[in-house]
Amino acid sequence: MKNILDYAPIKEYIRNISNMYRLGYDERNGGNVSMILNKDELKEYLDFKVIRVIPINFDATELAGEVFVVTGTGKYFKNVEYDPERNIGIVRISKDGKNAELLWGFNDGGKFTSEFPAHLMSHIARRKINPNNKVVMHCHPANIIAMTITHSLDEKEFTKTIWRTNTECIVVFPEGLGVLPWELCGTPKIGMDTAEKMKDYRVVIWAIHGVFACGETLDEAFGLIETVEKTCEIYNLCNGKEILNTITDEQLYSLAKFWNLENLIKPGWLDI
Ligand code: 2HA
Ligand code: ZN
Repeated sequence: MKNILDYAPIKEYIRNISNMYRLGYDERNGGNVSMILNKDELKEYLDFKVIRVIPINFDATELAGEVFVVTGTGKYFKNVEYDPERNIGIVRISKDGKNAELLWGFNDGGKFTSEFPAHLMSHIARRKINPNNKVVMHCHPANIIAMTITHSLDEKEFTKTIWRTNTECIVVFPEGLGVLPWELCGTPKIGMDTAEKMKDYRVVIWAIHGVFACGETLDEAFGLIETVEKTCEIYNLCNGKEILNTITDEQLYSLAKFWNLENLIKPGWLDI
């Protein structure tokens, strides 16, 4: 049996988590990342013996048999690269969808993030839109949080401010950004509300908390987050100052059209 820590997707997952920590997106135990793994490839690295069964308090039947790598509850992103077997785990969703079967990791008796049900709900919603979706990522980037304090949380208004603040945004997320008002985290409700938004958007902002994003790959989910975060930083640098220049709706449309993305723009979002 090969060492699971030599498996390329796990190496990339850990590298990604360290990068998020160093960017300041995940203070203390903030943030969580889940990724569906390829079971056939995993056979070379795992014997699939169930170490423990952990209830997930949510019906994940639609994901039964799927194997996830996921960050641990209360665990610090900072520590993942130094002790992965303690801070992350690999779990399989049981046949009845009620439990996570621990196959590797959480070796101090720990369990998955409190947001795992929210992740699973988002995976379920997103796979209906894109069967290749593999990753759900949550973190707390400072500029995104700051912008949710000073800007309207109306989805169209929030998205258009972002699109107008940085040229590449409409190309990176032509579908726009989902925005949720402040809600209690770790609850089924925020999970369901996020999953509902994931039917329309790959990025869902949680006001005064952070962001959820999904993607086929870690790069896609992370790339969405870093693009939004950088643009919020630009917005925050300019907020309160006199705005002399912006990108017009005609210019936004020309960008979308240039990249053949104009059909992904929601009707009525651009005044052209
Ligand atoms: O622990 O980020 O939303 C982590 C969180 C909860
Ligand atoms: Zn959080």
